[in-house]
Amino acid sequence: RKKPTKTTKAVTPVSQTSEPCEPCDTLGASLARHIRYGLCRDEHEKEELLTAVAESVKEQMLDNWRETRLKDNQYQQKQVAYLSLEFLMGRALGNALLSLDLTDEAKKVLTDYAISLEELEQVEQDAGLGNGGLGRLAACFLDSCASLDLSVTGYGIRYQYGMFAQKIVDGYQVERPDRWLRHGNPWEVRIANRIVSVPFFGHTETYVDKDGRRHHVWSNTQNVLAVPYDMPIPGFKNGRINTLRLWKAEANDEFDLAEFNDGDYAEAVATKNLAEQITMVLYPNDASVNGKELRLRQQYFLSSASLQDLLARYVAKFGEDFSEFSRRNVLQLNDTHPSIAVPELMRLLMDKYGLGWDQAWDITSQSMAYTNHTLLPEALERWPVSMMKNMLPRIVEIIFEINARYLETVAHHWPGDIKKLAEMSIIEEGAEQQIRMAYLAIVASFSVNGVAGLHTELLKQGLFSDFYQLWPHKFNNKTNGVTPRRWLAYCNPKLAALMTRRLGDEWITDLTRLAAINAFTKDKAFVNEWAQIKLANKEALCEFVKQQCGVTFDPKMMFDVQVKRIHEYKRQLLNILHVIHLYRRILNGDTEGMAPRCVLIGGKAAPGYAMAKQIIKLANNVAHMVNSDPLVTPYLRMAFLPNYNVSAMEKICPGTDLSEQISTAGKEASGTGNMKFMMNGALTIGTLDGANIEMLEEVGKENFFLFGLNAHEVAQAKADYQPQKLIEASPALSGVMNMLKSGHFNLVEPGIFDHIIASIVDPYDQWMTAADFDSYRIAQEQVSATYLDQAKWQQMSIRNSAASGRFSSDNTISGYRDDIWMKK
Ligand code: GPQ
Repeated sequence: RKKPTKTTKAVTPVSQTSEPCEPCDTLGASLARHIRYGLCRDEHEKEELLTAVAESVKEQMLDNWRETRLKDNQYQQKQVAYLSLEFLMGRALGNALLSLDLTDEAKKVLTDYAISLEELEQVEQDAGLGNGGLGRLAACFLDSCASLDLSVTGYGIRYQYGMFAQKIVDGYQVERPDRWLRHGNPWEVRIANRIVSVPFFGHTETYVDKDGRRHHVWSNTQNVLAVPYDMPIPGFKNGRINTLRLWKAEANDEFDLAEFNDGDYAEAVATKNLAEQITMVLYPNDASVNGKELRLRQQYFLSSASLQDLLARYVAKFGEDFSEFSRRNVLQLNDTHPSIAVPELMRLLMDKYGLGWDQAWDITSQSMAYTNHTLLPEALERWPVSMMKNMLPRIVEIIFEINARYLETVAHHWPGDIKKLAEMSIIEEGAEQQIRMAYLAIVASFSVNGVAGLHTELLKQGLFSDFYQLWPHKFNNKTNGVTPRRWLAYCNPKLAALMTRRLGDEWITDLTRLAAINAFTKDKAFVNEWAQIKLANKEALCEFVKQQCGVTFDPKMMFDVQVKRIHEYKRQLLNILHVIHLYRRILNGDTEGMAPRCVLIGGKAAPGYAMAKQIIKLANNVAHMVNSDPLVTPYLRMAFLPNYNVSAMEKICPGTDLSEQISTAGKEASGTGNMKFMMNGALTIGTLDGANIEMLEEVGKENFFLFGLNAHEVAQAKADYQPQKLIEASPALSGVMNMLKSGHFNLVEPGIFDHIIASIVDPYDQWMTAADFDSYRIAQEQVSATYLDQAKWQQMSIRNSAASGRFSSDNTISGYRDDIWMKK
């Protein structure tokens, strides 16, 4: 048997024994030093200057980072671990300067270096360690936690390659690797003394000791080192610096001892790759699973490393008495992706620290909280038992034991109901046994939450209704939010300055204060300035669109925007059909009451999602036809924005007039882009789905363009859905369909849109595009009419921003804190 990998012993921190040091440099002095002594170059690319600036800004955080760490090691407040396979952080520089109140100083310092802060910020690579909403939510949450002075550590994976870069070639999506670490990552700190070792493969044995106690050993494992890289998460002007701890996989020295023994040194070293593959790349699937073994490895790697880290920290303070553990710690599982942490915590407590099952289970089930982010069946994770048995044999034993014990509870609650047992079992029987990760998470968690009111209701009444009957007290709602620091104060400095001038700056940490601008809807100077700011932001967005898409937008026209992952349920197709409808109207000379508009669509398709890729191609082809007809462009222009990401949204949302939130009702768990647009004064056209419902509640239906079936009606309509009839009954939709079918948008590539066309007329079309078309078209006519009445539009815009206070992630996190983390 191999010796267990040696991990680190606690040592007295050098810093605690040494004399306090001199006060740190100012930002300017620090930057000069980094440029001179850190870069070791005489000529600097922008990237290198950025590195030096980031290092200097990081340096400004180090004392507070250390203070925060030392304080939190005292466990004065409950420690929260936010476990997530995704953290979509975007750029860090501008945000850090804002939080540290160093923006003005940085601008001044940079005057010595012949580059503006704005220009330098654009050089930073996005940390794209996430797919979309779920990953960005985790990033907004970290910002709010730090700003609310909560001790929350984000645990994730340091992917070498983040979300792929999207190119558009001949209208098609092409994926390019995201080499975000090419120039290094100045924000991170490698923490070599907190390396842990994560076991894989091998086999299990049990033996009974002389006292009759059963022991489990998982032996002959292949161990992979998990190396933590910490990123600072500054709270907003409050001195707290939390940590995002990202794990990198590295081979341990004994990784392939056999080959060393065979004398094949080079081969043995080459097998390092097998271990290091674990954290090589982010899986680019949004709200869908692909079931690859490597993904399960990532999940276990993250879960095990993070738990070992938490336990080591706990033991350092309290010793191996775990009776305090669940009072001192809570783990928030960001979807089921890290739900394998449940059996892993059981394993560590039992096999490593010698606890019995019951005590380990009490601790585990009082520490875990699970957030669900979707109802879509294709996103519900199930892992084949066979795959898991091979990779994680001990974990499978524990899952089966959890299941056996839990099914007794089910049997007790539904006596004699065999069917219930099968339906609710964590193990799904079938041609291949599978582990239902959501059930595992629910069984082991004291809290299960959805991410918007409707979504949580649908979880309780639908997907998880059996569990809701069994454990109603576990279920709660936490409507999503977004951080007002990045999504208003930072990305829209002009609007932020106006708010601050009129309201003071408390809105930045208490967004409900924005409600006070409702008092200014009749204040001419305010309204005027409001409109001027939007115009300036549209001009900036114009430039961005020109540079990214080569399309000329006109800031006088309405900017109608839909940016998000490409997914059938999000119905980018409905948006495109509407563009075709407008295009036809213009060609027919029917422009009465039509507000000139520029339609922008952006988003990535999962590389294996054929329909989503066709939708991208259609958007590009329609845009091409629209933009190349000079009779059309005074009324309508369209662009598909390549490589939509966090930093693109920072330019897009301040310059948007109309936000498209048009998912099939019941399918979008919450949405968060909707909130960013609202905060920045966009009006929303949307369905009664996800958080749209709560946005409408806040702003009032007179300030929202509502259309379409509601979730209940969608479910009802399913039974007898006849899209062909709907098309025949709608002259507008027939016209659009005929134009599509005529090949007008694919003259040189016949047939490429046949699948899309077929999906619209399919009676089994889950997304019911045809059902909502006319309602959408009519709502868009309302949008047009309103836009033409600019006084009205600006008032509605102000009211939207004013009503967005509830959608600050500070509000959401206060809810997590009060109802979940600090409960009891
Ligand atoms: N979401 Cl399950 C993702 O972005 N990725 C996923 O894999 C899953 C959900 C989204 C969801 O679609 C949005 O409605 C939410 O607003 C978002 O998570 C955050 O909760």
